[in-house]
Amino acid sequence: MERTLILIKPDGVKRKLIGNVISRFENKGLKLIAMKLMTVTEEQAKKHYSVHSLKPFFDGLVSYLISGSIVAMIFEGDNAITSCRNICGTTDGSKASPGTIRGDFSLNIEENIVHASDSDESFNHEYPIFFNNNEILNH
Ligand code: 3AN
Repeated sequence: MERTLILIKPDGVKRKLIGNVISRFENKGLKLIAMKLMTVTEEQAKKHYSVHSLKPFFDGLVSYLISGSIVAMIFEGDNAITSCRNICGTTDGSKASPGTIRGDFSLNIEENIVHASDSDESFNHEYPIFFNNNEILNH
């Protein structure tokens, strides 16, 4: 059983898309095992995006993630990482397919509503930034 970290980023929260986004993962059959409405510190955001630290868009990425509240979640299910990334759609909302979260709600690459882990390795790097192990439910 695979796990993945999903973030509803500040634009998703501001646009009141929390329920809509969660429904899509639940409808697919994924199980929500941790969830938090929170703000992110600069340190947490830099750690989360550390793989992009040398990219020209790194500073913008960090300031965007700390610009408002987010929802952090862990979903569990068969092939959860691939399933969730398919539900999110490709990175650039203007190119993402209709029916995906980004395809339906985003028109650009910076503000694209959601983050989803892209590998097991990424999940293991990302989830401890947002959750303690005792906040992940075995239900
Ligand atoms: P994804 O979120 O689809 O896994 P990544 O990991 O390539 O995409 O990029 C992480 C985040 O960085 C994206 N969600 C997006 O917000 C931002 N990003 C990626 N590429 C660019 C770019 N060329 N210009 C601005 N922001 C970008």
